[in-house]
Amino acid sequence: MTRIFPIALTATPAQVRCAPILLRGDLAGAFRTAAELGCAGLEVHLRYPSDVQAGQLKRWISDYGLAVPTIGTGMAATLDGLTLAHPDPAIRRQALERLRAHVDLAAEIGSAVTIGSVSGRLGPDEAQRSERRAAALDALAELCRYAHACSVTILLEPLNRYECDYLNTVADVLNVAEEIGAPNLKLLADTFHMNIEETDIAAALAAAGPRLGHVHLADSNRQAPGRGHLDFAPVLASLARSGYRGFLSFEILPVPDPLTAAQQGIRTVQALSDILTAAQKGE
Ligand code: LER
Ligand code: MN
Repeated sequence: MTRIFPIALTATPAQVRCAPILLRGDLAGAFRTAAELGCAGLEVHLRYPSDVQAGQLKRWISDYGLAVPTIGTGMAATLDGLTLAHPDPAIRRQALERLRAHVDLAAEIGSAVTIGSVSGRLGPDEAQRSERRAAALDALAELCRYAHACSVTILLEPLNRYECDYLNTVADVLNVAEEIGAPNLKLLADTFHMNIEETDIAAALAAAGPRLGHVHLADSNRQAPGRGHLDFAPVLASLARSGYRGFLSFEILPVPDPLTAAQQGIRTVQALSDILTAAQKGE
């Protein structure tokens, strides 16, 4: 298999219904599936960091020779209403506490921590938006400082306008990274959201440059790459050109079923990687 980019599947021990997470419920089985499909990693989404024991995760990581590139934290927002932009300082504090605990787990297993849905929303009241943005960025900066002391990377993800109202594009996240100035704050680019928000996905990825820390690959319908109408050729070419060699992680719906979806995504990435490799060799 050509390996320009390592591939990861996504999994959660929770029985979630609508989330774009490929493998649900059986985390041991998810590690086995990812290894059997030749992946290099398994991105694990957790509601509470205590949903899985660090020691158990470390055993799976070692037994299956897989990395956990990042811990997904969105369930803190979608199931528990905890966000960094919440108007109630007590809820923001709870969100921060939950995320610190994710950082502790990440430090043990050599993972990063994703900030996606937990960014939250600023709301429609123009008078309050700048105050709430400042509070959210303060909380994020505090989390970055905590994570930096633990050698953990924080991955900030722009989401589409229906899920977030202040971090929608790569440029939005690069601005926040500049404002906060944390060396361990990186960008997580998700092609599903980018397809809605960016003028040019390949150009936006190029603009992220060395700030790009992780990539979620999903097609226009949030199914496996190749099952929608997104053109992944320029996306992967842009990543290859800018020297990105991090994970491509399938944060996708298990449609028509988890295994078929994973195989479809891998086939699509594989075919495009082969073309890129041939082009690099001047074939
Ligand atoms: C999180 O990575 C994400 O992309 C959100 O849309 C979760 O649904
Ligand atoms: Mn995502």
